[in-house]
Amino acid sequence: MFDLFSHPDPITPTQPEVLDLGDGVFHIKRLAPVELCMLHIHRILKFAPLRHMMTPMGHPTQVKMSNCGDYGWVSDESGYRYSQLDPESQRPWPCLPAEFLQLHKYACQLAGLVPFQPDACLINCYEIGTAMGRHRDKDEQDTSWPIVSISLGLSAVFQVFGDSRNAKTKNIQLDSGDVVILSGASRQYYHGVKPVKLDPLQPNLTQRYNLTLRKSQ
Ligand code: MD6
Ligand code: FE
Repeated sequence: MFDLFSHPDPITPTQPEVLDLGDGVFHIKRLAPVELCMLHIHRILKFAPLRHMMTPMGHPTQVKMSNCGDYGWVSDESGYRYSQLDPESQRPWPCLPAEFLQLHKYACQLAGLVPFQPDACLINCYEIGTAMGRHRDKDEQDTSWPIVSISLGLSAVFQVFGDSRNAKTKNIQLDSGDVVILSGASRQYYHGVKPVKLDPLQPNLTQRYNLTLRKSQ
């Protein structure tokens, strides 16, 4: 197979930069090949279209979602869980593309984490003005496995709240192609995304996509 990382990448011209932000938070700038990731996303979304999911509180999610991989994160009136079937179609989710797995492996290596195989990839789509409320990811069977997140399209501010009232909030500007990892202590931290804004320099860009690769089982 063509190895994305053994050649100078024709799509992402600059080198990735690894920032260790403490507590197991890593921000890797410019890691993902954006165009290639977007091609995969558009193909996946033809089979498993984006949808607002209903929360147990009875409100639809602001962000539109879908999944790929053996398991997908779903929400409905009865709660949050991972499911092997897309509830809209009753079909399995599309496969996790090999390039996403390769990107996950490379990100873990750069952060000095033990590589492991994710089995779920949640796809979030933000229109301008939408945000992701403060939450913790705790629906995985073992919540100690890191979560690797890939940002594509419009930029956003990702906020990681500490584990105590006086802990300092980390505000991380995520640009297209950036990767964030929550591992170690921060894996259990509350986090969220501020409302996504239009970029006046790219007025035709109207969405932000975020992929979170997880080991759910
Ligand atoms: C987002 N990300 O960036 C939402 N969760 O759109 C998350 O909720 C997230 O980036 C766990 C670990 C990393 C994340
Ligand atoms: Fe999250």
